[in-house]
Amino acid sequence: MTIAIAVDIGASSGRLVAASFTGQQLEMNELHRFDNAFMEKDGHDYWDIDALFQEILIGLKKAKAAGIHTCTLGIDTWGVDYALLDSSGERLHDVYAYRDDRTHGAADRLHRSLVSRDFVYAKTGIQELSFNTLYQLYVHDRQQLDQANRILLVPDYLYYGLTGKMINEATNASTTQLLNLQTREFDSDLLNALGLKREQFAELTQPGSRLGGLKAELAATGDYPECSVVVVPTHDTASAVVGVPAKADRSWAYISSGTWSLLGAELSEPLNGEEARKANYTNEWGAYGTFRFLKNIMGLWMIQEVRRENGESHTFAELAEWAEREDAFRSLVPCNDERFLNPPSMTEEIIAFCRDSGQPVPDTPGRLARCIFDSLALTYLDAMRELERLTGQKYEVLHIVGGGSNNRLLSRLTADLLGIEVWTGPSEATAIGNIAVQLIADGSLRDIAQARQVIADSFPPNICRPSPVADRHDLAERWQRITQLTLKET
Ligand code: LFR
Repeated sequence: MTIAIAVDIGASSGRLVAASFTGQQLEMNELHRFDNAFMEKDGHDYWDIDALFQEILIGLKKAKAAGIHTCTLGIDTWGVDYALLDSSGERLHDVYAYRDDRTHGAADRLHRSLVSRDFVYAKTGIQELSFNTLYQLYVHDRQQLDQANRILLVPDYLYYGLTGKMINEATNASTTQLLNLQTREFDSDLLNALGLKREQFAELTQPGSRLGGLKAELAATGDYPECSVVVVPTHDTASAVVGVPAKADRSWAYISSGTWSLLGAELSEPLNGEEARKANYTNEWGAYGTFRFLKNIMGLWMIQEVRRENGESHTFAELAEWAEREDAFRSLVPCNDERFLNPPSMTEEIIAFCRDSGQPVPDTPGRLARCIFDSLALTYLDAMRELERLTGQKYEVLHIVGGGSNNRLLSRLTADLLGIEVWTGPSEATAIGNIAVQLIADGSLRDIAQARQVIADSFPPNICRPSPVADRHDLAERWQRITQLTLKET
């Protein structure tokens, strides 16, 4: 039986999961789990990329100890962040975390002086997020950029560490905002604008390709299983979308719910016109030639931060339980405002917004959690309406996958506001999507349609049916007033 191992690293945690496929069902086993967070050093935020690489090796050792001798292996992480390597393959710098504030104002400066917003969107179809690789490279140290022989995104860099081979995987490369939708390659005008050359990147590589085994020095230790390394959709959101247990006979949209909530639909052609640009919808590349037409919504980051600031003295389940007992829609915040991207204190930022906008101040952990969940659900409603308008589709089902799909209150609020069924789970959709692509690559599964069928059979979603919302009109008016106070989106 084939064993497939997914390395799946998000902004707050990482894991190695082993899956076996019986021909009907997927069985998953968590081999190793670890925390992840960016850390401040000399006024900047960085990831500890070397520690993450070591965690992968620890997980692979555990796999071997658990009796896994051969396997396929794929890696996914969050998008946009990168490492510059010199001509001997050594990293030239610590890897910046995308929430670092060095890109503040960079988009405006770049668009004013080099290339306009419309021009970039027409070419790439990628939404403007202050931390896109385009803007990060724009403010990166010039000397290091000139020295860079290769520019790899984080999962590319981890693949390089394991195999010695350098690629730029396509789904994640699309989050750089440097790929051209027409030519399906890095865009030469945008590279010129940044003073970069095509040769500084590696070959754009599609999910499903193979990279061979672990590099000799790792294989020689005998500590790890014999791995056949497969290129999966290395952008975690792209793997998560593969992992959606969607049925082909119902129109569906999704939220990949984790640190971010990525709300969107799977399209076969990009939508990069003026309307989509104004709504800040993106066309990230998906597996098998699809497009992830979606929007970034601030997501569980807000509650993760509130919990962290509270000394992690409450579990997420407790916070959700207390939130459930609070009055609905009492205090609301515009989640996507840039002020919530990386404030010195999330708790203070939420309190300040509520106070300044004349709303009751959420003064307990339960009220803060309630404010966040209510506001997220309302943001989902707006994003869904935009999605329907832009795609000209009505969606019958909204799938919520990822860690946030365990949050029953948020799923129920979302179903009630949208007035459609919300199907929740699997919570490990990202690792499952990563594994599904490995199984398709080795011929165990035929295609993505069969993969989704198997995923639905193996991890049946919970169905959340909508109930009517009280005082809807009044709520809509209050929410509109709150979102109009928004200064700037991320
Ligand atoms: C989710 C995610 C989002 C991306 C953000 C930053 O983990 O990958 O898709 O916009 O993180 O990379």
